[in-house]
Amino acid sequence: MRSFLLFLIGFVWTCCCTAQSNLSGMPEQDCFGAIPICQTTYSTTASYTGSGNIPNEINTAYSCLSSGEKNDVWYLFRTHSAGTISFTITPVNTADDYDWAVFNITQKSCSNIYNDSSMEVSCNYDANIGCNGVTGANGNFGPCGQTENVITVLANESYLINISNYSSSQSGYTIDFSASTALIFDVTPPHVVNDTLACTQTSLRVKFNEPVLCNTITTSGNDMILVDDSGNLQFPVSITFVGCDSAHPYITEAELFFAQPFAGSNNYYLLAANGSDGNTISDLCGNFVKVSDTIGKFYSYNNMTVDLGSDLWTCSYDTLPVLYSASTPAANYNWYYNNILLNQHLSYLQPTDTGQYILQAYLGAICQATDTIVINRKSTVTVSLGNDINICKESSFPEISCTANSSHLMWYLNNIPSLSDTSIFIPTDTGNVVVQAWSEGYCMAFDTLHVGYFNMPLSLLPDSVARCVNSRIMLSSGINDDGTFLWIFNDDTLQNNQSWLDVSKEGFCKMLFTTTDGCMVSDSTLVINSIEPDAPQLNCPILTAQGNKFTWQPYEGAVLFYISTDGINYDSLPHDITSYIAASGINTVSLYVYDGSCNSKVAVTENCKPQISTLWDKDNGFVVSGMSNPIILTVYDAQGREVYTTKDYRNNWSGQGLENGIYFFALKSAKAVYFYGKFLMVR
Ligand SMILES: [Ca+2]
Ligand SMILES: [Ca+2]
Ligand SMILES: [Ca+2]
Ligand SMILES: [Ca+2]
Repeated sequence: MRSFLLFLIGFVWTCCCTAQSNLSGMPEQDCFGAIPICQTTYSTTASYTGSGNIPNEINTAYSCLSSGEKNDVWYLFRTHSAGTISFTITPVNTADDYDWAVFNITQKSCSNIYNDSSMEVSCNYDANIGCNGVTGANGNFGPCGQTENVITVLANESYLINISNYSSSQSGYTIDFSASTALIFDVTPPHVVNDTLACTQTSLRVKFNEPVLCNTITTSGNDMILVDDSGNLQFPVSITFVGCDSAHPYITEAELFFAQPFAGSNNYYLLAANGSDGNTISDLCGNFVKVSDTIGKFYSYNNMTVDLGSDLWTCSYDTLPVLYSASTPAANYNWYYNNILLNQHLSYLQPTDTGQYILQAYLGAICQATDTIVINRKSTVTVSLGNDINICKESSFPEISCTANSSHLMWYLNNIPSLSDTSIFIPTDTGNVVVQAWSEGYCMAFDTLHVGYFNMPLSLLPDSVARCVNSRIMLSSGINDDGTFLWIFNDDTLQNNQSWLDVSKEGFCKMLFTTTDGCMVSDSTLVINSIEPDAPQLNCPILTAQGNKFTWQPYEGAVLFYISTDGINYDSLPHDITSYIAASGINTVSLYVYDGSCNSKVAVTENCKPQISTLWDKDNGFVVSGMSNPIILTVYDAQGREVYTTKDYRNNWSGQGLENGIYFFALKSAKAVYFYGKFLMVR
């Protein structure tokens, strides 16, 4: 014990052995840093000035120390047994005037002193009037006036003594507790009050039965080990405590932090260990706990809870919410769906259907919690609109009626709310009609119906049609659908049931088509006669060896020519042909031209008086026209010699074997027409 005391005093107050040191701003000048007294007689030669770091810990409003803290120092002692405390302070210098106060700090803290007057259990502020300065709570009431009654105490109480040197010139003193009947120090090491542990916790709050010296506790807390029922060890990873600093040398509470929660065992035992400082923990009087001795015992209880909330009601079209416990514990998880374990072990679950879900959270052997939630399905209401509707464009919109077992209805037309709480709705437009049906506590239902127009064929009749005179045209509606056609031309109704109508005159044509759905398409067109193209210019024929040759002027825009020798039967000729040879004796042809759209008027060769003429043509030879066959031709050269003669000339002589030059001719037709002349033969 002696060595402990030396150690203790050496730590707390390194200047204890230096005589008459004058100390100020020292830890022991504040309640937190009170010097523990672990012996019956305590001596010091130190002198204190001021009141430490916390200057006004004593409230002059109630304490007998009217000066409050004044050149003071604090001492702490614990009662080990019940009885009386009697102490006597004897100054080294008999002239010094010491005053003092005693505070019961059991279950209290330093900060309570100022306001809790009940803590001051004894106090003396008398002057030193010549009795060698002796003062104390010892019941020795004599003439010196610096004494108070002894103090009655219980076991395991803590007391503070504040000693103040009013004289300011102290030389130290001795405090003697030997007259006490209660022991003021003990020989037992500290322990921790047994407590419970929540299984989810990873920190352990310890309350020591007596102050523990800070300088025996390592910062990791490895002076202590936790052991479970199976002997598994857990070292704390850190420790926190209030008050261990230069001003606060001891603690009574601390919190140890561990890496794992206390979920594996019912009981945990806190054992002492040699920490990294080489020792266990000690009380103020140097009583160290033996290595491996139990400091305290903790009973782990199951505090784990999970809460999935209230049962859910859902509609089939709802997305089910993720299930989880609002305050999710750090645990392992099992999920059950309708009592079947799912292969889902996260803290949350996306439910897929209605039914019962159970979340089980567990940790170690102790911690577990479950909660159940049931996802129910609300009843549905039913609503039906029937089939889609098509109408003819000229028809009015029909009534749409709805069959539902709900108490409320809302109609929408093309997403616009239109009517509520009526079973019949008349749309004002085509589109989607939606009815929404609901009752309180039930799921909503919808039905949709589309209102549209029947598909209608399109008439291809143009506004007007040009018609060539004397031609027949076909007016085609372009409608191939099944249905009934009615054609009306110039107010004559023609129920011809065809998609087209032949028209051979000008007029106004109206077409009415009724589809098999009963819808009607009407269209009309105006048939207008085109201007008839002029006839081609037809020349009078000329006689050739092959017959009468008819020629005409080229016709702009001609596509085909049609020619006839009897006015009934026509032959077609290409557009670039401008002549036609008819058999002998045919003196008249009819000719018209087709210009791509219409046939022209008909030109007829008429009144062609035969004008006798001749000419020499280097390609055709000697050509005679205007004379009727047979023609007698005789040709003479410039010397009057006959060079050619024939009794039936057909424009087929080219002067074979003769030189170019002037020649004379004589013509005589069957009708006794004579004609003479000359020509220049040039080739
Ligand atoms: Ca102080
Ligand atoms: Ca005094
Ligand atoms: Ca002790
Ligand atoms: Ca230690």
